[in-house]
Amino acid sequence: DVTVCIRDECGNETCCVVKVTFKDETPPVIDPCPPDRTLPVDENCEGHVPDLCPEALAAATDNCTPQDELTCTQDPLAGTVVGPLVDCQPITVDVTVCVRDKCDNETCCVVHVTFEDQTPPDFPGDADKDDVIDEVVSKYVPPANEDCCVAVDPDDFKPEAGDNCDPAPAVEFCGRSDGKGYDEPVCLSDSPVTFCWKATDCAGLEREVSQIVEVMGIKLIVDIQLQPAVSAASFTRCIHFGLF
Ligand SMILES: [Ca+2]
Ligand SMILES: [Ca+2]
Ligand SMILES: [Ca+2]
Repeated sequence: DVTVCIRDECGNETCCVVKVTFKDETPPVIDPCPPDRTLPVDENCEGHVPDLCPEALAAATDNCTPQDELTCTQDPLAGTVVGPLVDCQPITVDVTVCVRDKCDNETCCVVHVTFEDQTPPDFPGDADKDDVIDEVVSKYVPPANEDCCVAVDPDDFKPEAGDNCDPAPAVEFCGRSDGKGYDEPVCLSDSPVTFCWKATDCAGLEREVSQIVEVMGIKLIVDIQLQPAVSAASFTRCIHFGLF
């Protein structure tokens, strides 16, 4: 309280009391505002809004309230699910972060958070993730031709790909270890032949796997029983085989 008095030349005085209130009307400063950022979506192609308050509070100061007593809110809240993305198109969310002092003065700033697909496709047939399809494609040669080569239709064993955002990533042939074309015969002399397959998701992310294709010669299993049993020590027998 401030007492103000006015006195005339004869010493007569009148006073009054002025109530002066000091109040903090200065909001906190956030410098710098947490930077804009790009974050990956998860295995369901959804983004999760990050908690930006720790960063905002670390960068905030106030004329009256100590830094550790400032409070922070953000909208949308941390953990809010964004998406899923449509056709791998990124989504940008404007997150408003506000820091408040103890006198309810508030400063806000906006952080642009972009969610995008950063996960390449995978191949379920490669369960151990060594980029080789686990199951070997084995082809016999029926009948054995001159070169022991067997016709293949790679469409029969083209592996399927999966992805977090693209329900059907494109799978394309990307070469053979024997240098031959997509559906040329596979020969015993080159076996096993490695086929390369490349999957591409709607974000343009790629993954390659190898697939092993084997040509196996015809197995001939012969079971011989000599009647009556003879001892190998005392006789020599010659047995001729013929294919008809
Ligand atoms: Ca203040
Ligand atoms: Ca993806
Ligand atoms: Ca594998």
